[in-house]
Amino acid sequence: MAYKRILTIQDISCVGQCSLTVALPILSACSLETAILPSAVLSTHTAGFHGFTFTDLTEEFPKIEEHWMRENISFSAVYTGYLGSVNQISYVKDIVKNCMDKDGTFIVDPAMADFGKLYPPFDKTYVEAMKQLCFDPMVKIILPNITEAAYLTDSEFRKEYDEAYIHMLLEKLAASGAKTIVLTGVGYTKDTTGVAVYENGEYSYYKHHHYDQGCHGTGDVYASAFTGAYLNGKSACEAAKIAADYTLRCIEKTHEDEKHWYGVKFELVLPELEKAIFG
Ligand code: PXL
Repeated sequence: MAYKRILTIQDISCVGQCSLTVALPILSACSLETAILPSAVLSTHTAGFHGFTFTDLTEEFPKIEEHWMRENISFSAVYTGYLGSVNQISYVKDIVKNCMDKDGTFIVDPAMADFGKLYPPFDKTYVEAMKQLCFDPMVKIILPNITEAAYLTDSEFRKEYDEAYIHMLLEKLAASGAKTIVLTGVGYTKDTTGVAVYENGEYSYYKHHHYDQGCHGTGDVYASAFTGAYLNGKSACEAAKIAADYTLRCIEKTHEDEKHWYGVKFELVLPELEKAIFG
């Protein structure tokens, strides 16, 4: 496999095992040179800590892009997660246009919502901007959870659903312009969850065990592991399965410690992810 340089754009939550503090080590473990563009700096993530600080770095984006262009810096792939502002979304498109190789892979995790609700700082305007990003022709893969898919398609969010609901979400996303869709957190029975992959009109589903007690940050672990596996030549379906198995192992490790509520102990099972990708 050729050595690849990926750019990942998401926030730095200094404490909390999410976004860049998860993506960087996971992508490095997947043998990818990883460049970062922090969208914002927060003292912690926003889900459960109180009084966190938030410094938006949107104004840095055009300056950083200009410097990279002057230095002829380019990337084989770009993977975005939690972004800091609406304006940042249009800068992201510019950066991909100017700094990603023409045959590069652009992966978007529209990290903005879960459990039927938007994360605290986001609103309808942000959702509209995220639609513009997800449905941009430059994007190869999107990785929404069900809440995000509902927001992206103006559909009702359902806690209880059947296959017809999931197919409706996937088809609406595809009709809006999404190419490959990896829909996470799809479970049809109480004890199972899984991931639905929709590509070229074909639907596949990987089912695995569901733990009642979820962990914060699993979406970022999943998207990073998926990206690492995919950029190492796995198909979307294979990468979806590898990332699901790895995320499940991270959750199991985290559950061993009842006090660890704010993130997942993804570090402890990184060798298992490497083995799944490289053998
Ligand atoms: O894991 C998604 C995420 C990333 N970054 C920040 C967050 C969250 C989810 O709450 O608050 C700052």
